[in-house]
Amino acid sequence: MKIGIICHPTYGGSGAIATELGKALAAKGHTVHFFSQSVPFRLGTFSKNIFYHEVELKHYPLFECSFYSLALASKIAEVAYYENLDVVHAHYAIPHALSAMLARQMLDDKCSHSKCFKIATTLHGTDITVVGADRGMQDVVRLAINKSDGVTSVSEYLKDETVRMFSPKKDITVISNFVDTSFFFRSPKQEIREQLGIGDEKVVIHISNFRPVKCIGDIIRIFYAISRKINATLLLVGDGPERSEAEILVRELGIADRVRFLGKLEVIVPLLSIADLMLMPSNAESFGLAALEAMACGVPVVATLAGGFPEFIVPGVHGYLLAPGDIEGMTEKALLLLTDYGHWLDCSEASILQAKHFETASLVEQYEEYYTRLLEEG
Ligand code: GMT
Repeated sequence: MKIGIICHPTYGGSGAIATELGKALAAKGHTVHFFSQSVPFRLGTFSKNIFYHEVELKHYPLFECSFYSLALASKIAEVAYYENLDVVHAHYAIPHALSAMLARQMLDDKCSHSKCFKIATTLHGTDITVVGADRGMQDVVRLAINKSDGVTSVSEYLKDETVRMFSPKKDITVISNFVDTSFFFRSPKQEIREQLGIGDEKVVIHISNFRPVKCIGDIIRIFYAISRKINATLLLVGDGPERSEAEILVRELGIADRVRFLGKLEVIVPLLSIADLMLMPSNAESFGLAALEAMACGVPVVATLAGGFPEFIVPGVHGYLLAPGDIEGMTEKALLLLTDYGHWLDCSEASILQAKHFETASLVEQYEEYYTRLLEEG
């Protein structure tokens, strides 16, 4: 198939999944064309069957802002026409699905209907739970959902939320997030500990884009409570709007020497490999890809009983799930895992096995079948 993939290039789960999907499809012989504002953060080097089309923003003196959605639509139309794309897969409802829709309308006069591409849209989370929850944006999100030929969501939770909020006209198919366990596996290296100045203390990790939904303040308070009981280091990977507040809190609590802000790192397996615990106290999370990737590397997770976490984290088996905001509860479970090595080992091994149920190969197959179904629908 010839597949177009539209994604956000920024540090975040939807861009990661879109890019990993595109790379896996290309490895299976499909031709994949990525559309984004800049090179998606996990794309890395280019390979056979992968093409990247940068959407360039044009600045005209009359307009105060640039029209990304229109520039994207024009780019999709151009590539779809010359490359005969079969499917355009929008990751994140708006503006991506709408730009794909517009591109198809642009092509209406140019090519026969049978030559026009199908639009598959994958809902990732904040497109529904944050943007979609904004009443001023609801109609445009509904349009993006209803005008796509097919819609998938990354968890049952997100499907239910979408149905509750938008009563979509078509069925939503759940195709969950995935992880490549031949790449994400535990391989601890002493030199990584040394480079980070970590001795034999426990390592707690969090990876995200530091948005309010991630509750970075809760992570720091949980870690503060942990560090009063045991010797530990907190690795914070990523960056975003909550970073400054987080740094201030760390200094106020007097734990700056135990917390490392590592910024937006692309190579995370070496860090996950030395981690003993992943903290994800988000107050909403449609899936939580970073938690699944941690589990693949044998890192148990303490997260919230919210969103998609219960779909892959079984409390007491792969970590623990507590109510959002329950700092005391999360601290207690974190300490349990960090101090009881036998229990930690059981959870670590079970997490590795659990991640294998979300193996890239089988989920990518589900996407291929999904595209085929859309194309067969005519
Ligand atoms: O919030 C993020 O971390 C980024 C966001 C995105 O837009 O990329 O992630 C969403 O999509 C991921 C991939 O499907 C999911 O694993 C995340 O749970 C989801 N984030 C939220 O729902 C807050």
